[in-house]
Amino acid sequence: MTPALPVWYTRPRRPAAINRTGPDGRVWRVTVIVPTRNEAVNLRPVLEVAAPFADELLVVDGHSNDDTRQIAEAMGATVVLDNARGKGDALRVGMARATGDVLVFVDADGSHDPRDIPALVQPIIDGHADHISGSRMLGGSDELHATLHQFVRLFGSQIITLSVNYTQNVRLTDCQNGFRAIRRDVALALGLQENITTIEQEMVIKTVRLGYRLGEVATHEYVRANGESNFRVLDVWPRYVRSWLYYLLLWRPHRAQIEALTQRRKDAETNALAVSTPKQKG
Ligand SMILES: Nc1nc2c(ncn2[C@@H]2O[C@H](COP(=O)(O)OP(=O)(O)O)[C@@H](O)[C@H]2O)c(=O)[nH]1
Ligand SMILES: [Mg+2]
Repeated sequence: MTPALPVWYTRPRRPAAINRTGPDGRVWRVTVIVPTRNEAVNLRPVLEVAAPFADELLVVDGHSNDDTRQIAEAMGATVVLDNARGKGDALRVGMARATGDVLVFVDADGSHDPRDIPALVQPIIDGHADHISGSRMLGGSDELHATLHQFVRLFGSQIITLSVNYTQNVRLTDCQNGFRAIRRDVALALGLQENITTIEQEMVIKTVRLGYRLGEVATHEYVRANGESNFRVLDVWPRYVRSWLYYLLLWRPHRAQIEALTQRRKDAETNALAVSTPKQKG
């Protein structure tokens, strides 16, 4: 038997720019959505580096009381306010407002390098996935290993990822990263409900359970440039446990979601047949 080659040997290099034309000739528009809450000191470089990748740059602000909104507007972003319920609510406001075909979520604190945006978006435009999550387990994190608080966060996150993998028969490495790209129609079809950062695991679990194609690419998570995270494990862990068990075990898709899933399965079968059945002559 021929020995297998290492995966990196044949893998193409990460794209540095987005090729917006899909295989069917369709040109995709990209909306970059940046949730912010008091990020005036951090926001400028994030928007500066993200802007060239964005056909639409949307900052969803959580009623900051610093200059976040003024800075975002001065840098050419469209600024909208969330409903003051948390980051999950902010992402939903962004999804509803966005006009792009593919949405990318990037944190405003400098934890995500916007130069990773093409690697997140390209597999979707190329038709290989509906949703691509950045993975800190594949790309490394400077925010998950140093303190007890970070250890608890990482440990909880790993348990949740394992449970998703073994119940849904997938092999994910990170269910909670805030850095991800998703087709807008898919994001809206998920019917997202979570108001805080639990929306990340809700997005991942619903994507998998509804049969959309979820992929991961390695993205590095940097330490927030300035200021403190809004995340407190002690305050939010019951909501994480509740939403994890609910979406994984109890949540049932509504009828339109099941119909869409059945249709996608039929289409996939038809496409597979079209590929495997040679066309007849004459
Ligand atoms: N619009 C909005 N953004 C938020 C809210 N809470 C956090 N963010 C933003 O979400 C991103 C991640 O928040 P952060 O505090 O760094 O949490 P962590 O990365 O999970 O530790 C940052 O860009 C924050 O400014 C909120 O309630 N509303
Ligand atoms: Mg952060």
